[in-house]
Amino acid sequence: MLRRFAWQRRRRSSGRGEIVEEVTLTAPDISCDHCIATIRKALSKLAGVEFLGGNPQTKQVTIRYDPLLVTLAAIEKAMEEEGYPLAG
Ligand SMILES: [Cu+2]
Repeated sequence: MLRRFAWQRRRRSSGRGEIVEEVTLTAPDISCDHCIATIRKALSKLAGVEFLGGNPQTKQVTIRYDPLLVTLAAIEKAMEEEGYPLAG
């Protein structure tokens, strides 16, 4: 189950007419740029996810995803399996 305070979500248009969700995820175990790279690689395996950036200081990554292709729960699971459970 998603812990709602672990992420912030904005709904916006991709510019091609479809709706994409943009979320900022907080994972306390992020400590350096290598962690960000690891998460980027893990999320790149999920269809419909675009990695926008990450910040080790704030322990946050920002992504955009297509809710028709992937769920936030699947994204959270992929991060958890990589060793970066979301804040909760
Ligand atoms: Cu690291």
